[in-house]
Amino acid sequence: MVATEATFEGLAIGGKRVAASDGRTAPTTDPATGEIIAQVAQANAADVDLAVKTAHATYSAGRWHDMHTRERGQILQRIANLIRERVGFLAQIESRDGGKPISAARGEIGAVANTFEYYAGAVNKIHGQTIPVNANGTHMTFREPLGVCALIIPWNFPLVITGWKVAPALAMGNTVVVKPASATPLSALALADLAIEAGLPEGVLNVITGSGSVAGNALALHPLVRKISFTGSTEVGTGVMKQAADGIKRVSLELGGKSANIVFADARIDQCVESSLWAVYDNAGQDCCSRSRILVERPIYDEFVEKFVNRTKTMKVGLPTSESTEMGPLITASHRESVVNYIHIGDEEGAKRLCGGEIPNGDLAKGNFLTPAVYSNVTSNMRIMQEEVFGPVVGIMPFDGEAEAIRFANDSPYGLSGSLWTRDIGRALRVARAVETGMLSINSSSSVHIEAPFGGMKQSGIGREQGMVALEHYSELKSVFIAND
Ligand code: TAP
Repeated sequence: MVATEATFEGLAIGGKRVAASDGRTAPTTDPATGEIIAQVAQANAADVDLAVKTAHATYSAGRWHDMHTRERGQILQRIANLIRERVGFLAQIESRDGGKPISAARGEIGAVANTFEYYAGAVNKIHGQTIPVNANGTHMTFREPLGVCALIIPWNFPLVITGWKVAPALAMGNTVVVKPASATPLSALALADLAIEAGLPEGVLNVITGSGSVAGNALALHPLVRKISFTGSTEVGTGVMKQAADGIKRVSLELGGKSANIVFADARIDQCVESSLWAVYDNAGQDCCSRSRILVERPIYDEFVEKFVNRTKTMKVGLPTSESTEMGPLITASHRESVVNYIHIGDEEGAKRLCGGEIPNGDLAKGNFLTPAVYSNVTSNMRIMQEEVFGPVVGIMPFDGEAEAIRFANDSPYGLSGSLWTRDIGRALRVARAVETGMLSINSSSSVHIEAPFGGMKQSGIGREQGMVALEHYSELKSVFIAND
């Protein structure tokens, strides 16, 4: 089954599809073929105003946050169930719109269902405390919803990140307006339909499609928005934080990364090479958690580089529809241009390109494909080791000893994710504590679990998604004292 154009008409406001008030639409295309998949409504400031006012009226009417917690949880669970039932359909949307290998897209949709299921169970497990105070009475706290939350989504993991924001926001009783990225607007619209089918009251989950500079900007500035949760580039996130200052909106930011993968000489090298490869090439390197700086202890540096390059050369770059494809295209032609520009920068900076960085021909010529590139002879100050390339480009650098590994790892404006590989448990913990990063995996390439906090230090962001802590970011703590007499 392939998504049809009709499925994606209009903005999803108040449980209905409405055209943009000026009738504007824009195409969304398949990054693997350049074909237009659908025409998508382009919201302007008036449409954003309608969406926010609808979400606000729904919130004020209390139809969602006053609902009994069990019922609210059941609706979120039904959303999870419907996502699981429609995994094939949703994976096709995500694969076509985002260029993801179909097998990876199916995995992502499964993760979205798990997210809704987790927060379905969390609805009645967040509560306040009673606090002994030096007074004649009882002091207690309540977790209250915020109101309308603006959720701004990037294109790299569209429905996964939509789920990370929508599910905890709804679990806490908020209403939301979602702004998906222009490159990947389709799955958020599909989610809005499915939520209505699951019994979510109309007006709780609204989706506005359109450009960041118009729709995103109007949403971030809207006075009825109480909280902005933004995932995207550090550059746009900085602007969103400034916009949030007006009206003291709550703000969570999940931004860029340039994470380090530290490999000590006692690591299990074959397991580490395979895992490190996916840690950088997953989603064609368009992953904020991508471990695109590999630091390898000198005694095993040459062996690691050789094995990593050999495996990179066998990566199957291909059409997302093929079950055997390991890497699909980059999201747009202009994004590929930006990644290719970094390849030129790496070459000019004197790094040694050991493989990749080429645009394939034949079947793939119509898409935004690029073969994965590995550099040696890199230094920490090179642009390809400092800036987020957001593509399949990795630099491998030697280090001598623990202190130098930590120094190199922390030589970055970002602090989102990372890995370290060692069999020495003491060293693992020392280095894990010393690396300035929000997340770290030891002897693994993944630190993302729906039950655990996700987010960054330094310029990688503010706040945490996932886990029970995300609920705190979608609520206020109210403090109430009641006198005994
Ligand atoms: P951005 O260009 O920053 O776009 C992110 C979202 O913001 C899109 O929906 C975009 O809309 C919107 N936007 C753009 N300008 C805006 C404005 N002035 N006001 C409000 N919204 C605006 O990022 P991207 O290129 O989609 O995504 C790649 C970046 O996201 C990378 O830097 C990556 O590291 C980061 N990222 C971080 C994480 C975490 S969890 N830290 C996860 C995924 C991605 P349009 O698409 O319409 O422009």
